[in-house]
Order: sequence, then structure tokens, then C-alpha cells
Amino acid sequence: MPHRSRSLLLVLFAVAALVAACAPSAKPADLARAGTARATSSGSPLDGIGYVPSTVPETALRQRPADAPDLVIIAFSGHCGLVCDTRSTWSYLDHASESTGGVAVLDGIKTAYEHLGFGDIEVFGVSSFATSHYSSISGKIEQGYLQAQAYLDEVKAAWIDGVADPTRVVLVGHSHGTVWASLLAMNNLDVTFDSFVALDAICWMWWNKHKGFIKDTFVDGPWTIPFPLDNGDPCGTLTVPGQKQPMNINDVVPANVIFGLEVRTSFRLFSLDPNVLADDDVNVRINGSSSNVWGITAQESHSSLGNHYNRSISWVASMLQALGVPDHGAYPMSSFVLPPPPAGFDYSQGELVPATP
Ligand SMILES: [Ca+2]
Ligand SMILES: [Ca+2]
Repeated sequence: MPHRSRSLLLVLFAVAALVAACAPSAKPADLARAGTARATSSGSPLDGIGYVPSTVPETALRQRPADAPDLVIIAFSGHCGLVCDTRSTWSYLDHASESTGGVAVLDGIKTAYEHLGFGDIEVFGVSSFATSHYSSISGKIEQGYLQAQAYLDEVKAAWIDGVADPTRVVLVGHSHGTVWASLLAMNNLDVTFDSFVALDAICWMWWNKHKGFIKDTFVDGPWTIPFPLDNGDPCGTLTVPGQKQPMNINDVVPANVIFGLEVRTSFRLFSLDPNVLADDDVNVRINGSSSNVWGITAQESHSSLGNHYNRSISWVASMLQALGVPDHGAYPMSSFVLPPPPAGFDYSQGELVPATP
């Protein structure tokens, strides 16, 4: 980058950081109070495996409605740039770029699933924002986290709960969008996500950009605050065995995700903080293992990774096809939360108990 434009960027960046620092903040006590409104504390795989899924007798299962898709992809785009107004975030992952023959990131991922035999796939694109809002970049109303939650609630009620061959759900996130996608997974433990595709999971500045809107929506508004935002910043706060530093929420693959795929870029615009524009943390499970977690280092830059189909997305597509369609019964959440029990023991409500003969 030419020296002048780099200097200009640094100045703009400093201004943006100042503006963000002046944003209304959510006080810890207010956030915590909003958290007590949550009906249960089962918002988290971090609670151990205390969560017990409700079991429906097989005889009670109904057929999936004829109009139900085989699979839905919920995709969170990232922030609109370093210096843009957060209100202008928009859903770009399904937006095709002329320069690549009109193939969007989500087209590539959707095609991979079509090759696995899914005929009817629905894509739900979400912007990096707490709720729906008008974006001056896309020029239209964009959906946010609340709309993704509402959509997932509908998918659950109509096409998953009590259904013999339920609709499958896949998560995709780019940059800051991976934080929202992680929140959605961790706050819907009754849904098993076939895969979570994380494209350069950046956590840095997420809280700064969003804490004011989170206060508006979940503290001052009527909506239930997602775990773990009642504790504030979700970055650098999760303790994982074997990791020196507390992890970012979007570097820990939730326990109700079967396959965790990630693409990390290595390009650094600002050397002072390595996490500014590149995901430098290899993903792990909450128990410190790497079960069903795979990643690559991209050749693309952070932005181009999400802007159009590219070699990294081609790797994602190949992996999804190679991994195939997972059997949900083979991957209970407990397998990703706690290590295997020693011989002669089982887990019950998160505690080791002697195995029943
Ligand atoms: Ca990562
Ligand atoms: Ca990261």
C-alpha cells in the first residue's frame, strides 16, 4: 500500500476508534440484570453437559412437511469496513461479484451441499447487527441477530422438533459475523448444527462496535440477552484447557456443532495488534480438543475472503463434500464438551458416575 494512503487509513482508523470509544456503553450491572431474565442458564456448553435434550419417543415423530427445505444455511456477514457506520452493515456473503463470474461465497457452500444430495436448500443472510436496520450501503432493510433467532425458532418448530427426518442447519460467518453465529449456536443448544464455517473469525473491536446497540436491544429493549453478553465483551474471556490465554468466543467451536471449519488469513495491516484483520487463533473445542475441527490459512485477504468465491471457499466446499452428511446421533454434545469417561464410568449431568452394568 502506498505510504500516503496508509497514513490516511491510520488517521481514519484513529478517528473511528475514538468515535467507537464514545458510543454509549452497557454497564456491567445492567447487562447482568438483563441476563437474569433468561429462562434457563442452559445458554452455554460451558455449563458442562448439564443440558439434557428432551427425547421424543420415535412413535410420536411426524413426517417433515412437503414444503420444508432439506437444509437451511444461516449466514452472518461481517462489519462493513474499518471506518464505516456500524448501522450500514449488510449481508454480502450471498452477493455475487462480477469479477468472479457472479459466484458468491454462499453459492459455493450451497453447491457443496447440493452435491451431497440436498435438493431444497434455503439461505438466510444476516448482517452484523443486533436487529433489523436500514443499511446505506445495500440501500435496503437488513436482517440482524434477532431475525436470525426468530427464523431459527420457526425452523425448529415447523421442521425440526418431533420430525422424523428434520431439516438440517448450517452456520456460516465472516469476520465479526462469526461472533453472532457463535452466539446463535450457543443459545440454541436444542439444535444440532451440521457445520459451522468460520471465515477469518475476528473478535477485535466487536464489543466496541456493538455494545451500544446491544444495550438498546437487550438491556433497554424487551429481548433476552444472549449468553454470554450479560458478562460483557465475549472476546478473550473463555478459559479453555491447554490454552495460555482466554479464548475469543468465535475461536471456540460450540458443542452442538458437528463439523467446525475455519479459514484464517495471515495478512496484517496493523502490526501492533495481530488480531486486527486476521484470525490468528486456531479453533478448539471448549474441552481443549480439536475433535471435528479443521482449518487452513488463506491466500486471500480478509475482505476478499468474504466478497466472492475463491480458493479458500473451494477448500470449504471440498471438505463439506468429503465429510458428508453427519449422523446426529453419533455426535452428542457431550462428546465435544468433556473428555471420554475412564473405563467403568459414564457421565451423568456432567458428573462421572460408575457405569451401569
Ligand atoms: Ca479461529
Ligand atoms: Ca480469532
